[in-house]
Formats: sequence, structure tokens, C-alpha cells
Amino acid sequence: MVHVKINNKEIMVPKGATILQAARELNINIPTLCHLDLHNIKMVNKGASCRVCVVEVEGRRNLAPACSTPVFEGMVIKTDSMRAIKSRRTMVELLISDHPKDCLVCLKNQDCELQQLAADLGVRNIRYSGEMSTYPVDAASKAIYRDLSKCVLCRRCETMCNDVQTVYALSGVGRGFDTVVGPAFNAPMHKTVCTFCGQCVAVCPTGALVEVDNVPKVWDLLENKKKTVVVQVAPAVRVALGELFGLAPGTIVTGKMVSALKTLGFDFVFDTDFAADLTIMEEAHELIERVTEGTNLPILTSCCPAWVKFFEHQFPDLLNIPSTCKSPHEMFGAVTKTYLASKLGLKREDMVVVSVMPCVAKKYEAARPELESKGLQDVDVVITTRELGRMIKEAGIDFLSLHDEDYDDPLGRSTGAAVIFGATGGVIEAALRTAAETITGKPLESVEFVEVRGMQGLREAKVEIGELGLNIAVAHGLGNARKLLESIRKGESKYHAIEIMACPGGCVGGGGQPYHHGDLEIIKKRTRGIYEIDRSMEIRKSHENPAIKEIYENFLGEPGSHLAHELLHTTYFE
Ligand code: HC1
Ligand code: SF4
Repeated sequence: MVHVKINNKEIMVPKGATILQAARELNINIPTLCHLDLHNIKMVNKGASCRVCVVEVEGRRNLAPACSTPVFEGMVIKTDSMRAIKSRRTMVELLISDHPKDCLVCLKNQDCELQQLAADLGVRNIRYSGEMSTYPVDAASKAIYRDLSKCVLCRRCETMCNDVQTVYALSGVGRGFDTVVGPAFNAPMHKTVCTFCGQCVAVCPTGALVEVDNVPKVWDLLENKKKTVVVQVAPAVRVALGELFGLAPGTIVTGKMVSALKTLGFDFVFDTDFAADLTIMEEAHELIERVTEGTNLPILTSCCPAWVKFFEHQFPDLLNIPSTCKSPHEMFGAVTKTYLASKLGLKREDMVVVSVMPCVAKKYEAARPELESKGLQDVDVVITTRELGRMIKEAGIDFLSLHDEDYDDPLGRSTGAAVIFGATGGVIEAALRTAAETITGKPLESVEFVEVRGMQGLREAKVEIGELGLNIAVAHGLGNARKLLESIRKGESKYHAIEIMACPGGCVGGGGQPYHHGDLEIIKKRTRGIYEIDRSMEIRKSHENPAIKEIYENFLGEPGSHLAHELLHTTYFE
């Protein structure tokens, strides 16, 4: 431990700690921009490139960047001297001098860390002008919009993509004033190995990386009287949407959210959770079949589209092991435009499915050509939690004063097993609830498989079902997934089933959720909200959902039937 003094306050901190870490121990705020420490998911961006966190160190001529300067015994630091403040202001002015300054119409307006810094530091004019970096925007992908003129070269996206996700889609390209952070040869993102997980979007401090904005498309659809517009909402949205209206992370706003969607004018408001129950019926059937036959193991969950794109690019030799199930929201689209259309006597060509997702990759997934049923794309438009929040605000809806409303029937009925899809470990737990009762024919004593829960990046559990011992693994974050896939490739894996989600925490930490601004506690709070909903549900197993029983009885037949395969399963590409 070393003894340091910051702004006349004394503290002992571990040797090797930075000035920033020491200051935070004392609740002294040093502004930062490029710095981001998400050490619990192994993302620490320490480029020290922005120089916004400079402080005075007694005995040193130059100001020191607090994020990268280690403390030493007896160090005396001043973080709030006028010299340090002026220097920070200058750094921010210089960044803004080469920035488009279109904050009023930027998608990141009021969520931008550069904007916040300018306000906090009292930047009132920009004294510098000169050559501006101008780049064409990359608007070619369905999921991510990239505007390099707003990039501050903090490299957080690169650290996230390389260190956490191990996708290596982003790196520094060019030199000096022409440096950009992007794919090799500045290729458009849709032509790269990018998975569209959106975690780079989640950590970008400015509007350089944002989701493709589908809000105008949805407004147009809602205006179109010829269309029946059906909306479905993913499990993780209901514990995060409230944050956009000032509620605490994890607050359950299902009823208000449904009410808002009805007020916005959607013809039917349904729940992706219904389709998560459907997924469990198909996936548990597949799991039991493969374990019984001992083929194509371990089975890998396939509901996360970023994960699917990752294994297609990185592990094309293992395409026989992922479950062939479409993701729940795609299954939902498929049954909406077949089963529901005929049940309600609606013209399937006039039906439009909008998905509200915590995820950016779902936008890309919805456009995959094979995800169609009988000639119609399963899902037409995807918006994120953030986009739904914007629509509610644009419509002038007072979200907090809304009364709770219920989802419509029959695709609004779901179970506790479905909602836990939103948290890492939830899909496999839901599958175990159904697989266990199907295998043993007996009701479970406890439906909670707590051994597969948690925030550890890689987890494993042995689950006893009757005579059968199932080895289960769970990974969230693509770097953790890579480790499991590499062991499978080497023939060293002992697992029967593996759940993988691309985003840290699972969908609750999705790239389309309200920005966490570096506070991963937010993701834990959303997770707690998810399990709270599960506990409050009357039915907690997918196979007990009456709407699921009905769709098999009246339409699909059995799990794994020919029709189920045609509508609910998919293929992968090398
Ligand atoms: Fe997810 Fe899924 S859980 S992928 O994380 O399987 O996005 O929430 O909707 O489709 O159900 C996301 C969440 C979501 C699907 C389900
Ligand atoms: Fe990397 Fe994910 Fe961003 Fe693509 S979306 S560049 S994979 S972090």
C-alpha cells in the first residue's frame, strides 16, 4: 500500500493503483472521456488518448493523465487547480473543433459523454478552427450506423470488440490526422466479421456508433391503415425501459410498456415471451433427442443473432451442433403470419411484425433471407429499447402516469421460464425445466436451477435428471464463447448443452438497452428484475403455458413435427 494526498485528503491505496482509482476511492470526481474500466468483463480501455483527466502532481512540471499515472508513496495531487481545469477545457474544445456540432439532431443527444463534458467543464466557445475530418458515413448495414466525423479516437469500441468479444473487427487505420478506428481497409461493417452485437455502440461515448434508427419506419407503418401492425416485446426490455423515464434500473414496467404500445397505435401487443416458451418446446425436444442418440453434442443455444454470426464466421466446421431453432422473436413472426393470420382471418401479406428488442443484432437477423415463412419475412422491423423510449417521448406520452395494461391474447401469454431468457443462463434453465419433466414424467420439486445463474463469464454445472447427468455450460460475452468453442473443436469438451449470449449479462446488457455509461451494476439490477418477474408468475414452465398447448394441439402437432421444422427451425451458412 502507498500513502497519497489528493486535494488535501489522505488515503492509502494499493501499489500500482492509478491516480484516478485513488481519487475515486475518495469520491473525488476527475472527468474522463477515453477511459473506461469494466474490469469485471475484462474491458479496461487505457489508451490515455484524450488527456481530459489531467491533474497536477507536486514536483512535476507537466500535468499528468490520472487514468494512466500510477501513484507513488507520498504523492501529492491536486485535481481541481485552475491549470488542470483550463487544460481539460482546452482538450474538449480541441475535440469539439473537429466535431460536427449537430448535437440537436444527433441520435446521441443527451446521452453523449462529450456533450456532457462540455457542459460540465463550462465550455462556452470554441477558440480553434481549421481543417475538419470529413468521412462518408457507413449506413450500409441493417444494424449499426457509423459516422466517423463524430469519432473522438477513444478506442473504447476497439477494446470492447477485441478484448471482450474477440471479434477483431475494429482497429486503428491510417496515421496522424487521418487516423480512424474501423474495420481493416475501412470496409463497410456489413462486409466484415462484425457480429452486430452492438457492444461497441454500448461503450461509444459519442454519436460515432449508433443503432440504425428504425423509428421513422414504424411511424409510417402505424399510419398505414391497410396494414395490421403487430408488436412483440423481448423479455429484457421490461426491466430497462423505465430507465429512460427516470426509474431505477430493474424496475418492472411491463404493464406501462404495454399501455404505451397500445397508445402508440399498434393493432396487437404481444409478448416475445410466448415465443420463448415455444422455443423451449422445440429446443428441449432437440436436446433430449440428441442426448438420447449421443449425436451432435454439445447442443448450443441459437437465440442470440450476434452469437450465430460469430460461430458462422469463426467456427464454420462446427455448424452441426447449434440448435436449429430460430430465435424466439423470429418464431413469433413465423406463427403470427401463419397461425394467427388464419385464426383471426387476416390477410397475411397485410400483416407487419415489429419487434422491440434490447439488441442491435436483431435488426440484422430480421433481414436474413432464410428467416421467412411461406414467402414472407418473419419479422419486418426491429427497434431497440432506446428507440421505443424515443417513440414514447415523441408521442408525448406521460409514461410514468400510464395505468398497467395486459398483453393481447393468445400470443401474449407466457411463463416464468420465458422471461428468464433475458438474463444469462436463463435459456438453459428454461430448457432444463421442460426437459427434466419430459424425461422423468414427474413434476420438479424446485423449478429454479440456481447453479446455472450468475454473472461469471463462463460457468458450468452438472444437473441430475433422473438417471441422467447433464453437463451444462453457460457463457456470456463472445470471448468466453470462443474458449468453449475452441475446446469443442479440440475434442476436449465434456458438455451436453451450452447456452451462449453475445452480450455481457445476456440480453439485459444488450447493445440496444439504455446506455449504462460504464456502470455494470445496472445490468445486475435488471437481472434481479427478470428473476423477480419469474418468481411472480403463476406458471413457470414453458410446457404448461395454455397458449403453447393450444398452438401444438390446433396447428403445429408435436414439437419437432414437419410443420414445426418448416416454420420454427433454420439453417446456418459457412
Ligand atoms: Fe433476447 Fe430472445 S432472450 S435473444 O436475449 O431468445 O434480444 O430479451 O428477445 O428472440 O425471448 C434479445 C431478450 C429476446 C429472442 C427471447
Ligand atoms: Fe465488434 Fe460487436 Fe461492434 Fe461488431 S458490433 S464491431 S462485433 S463490438
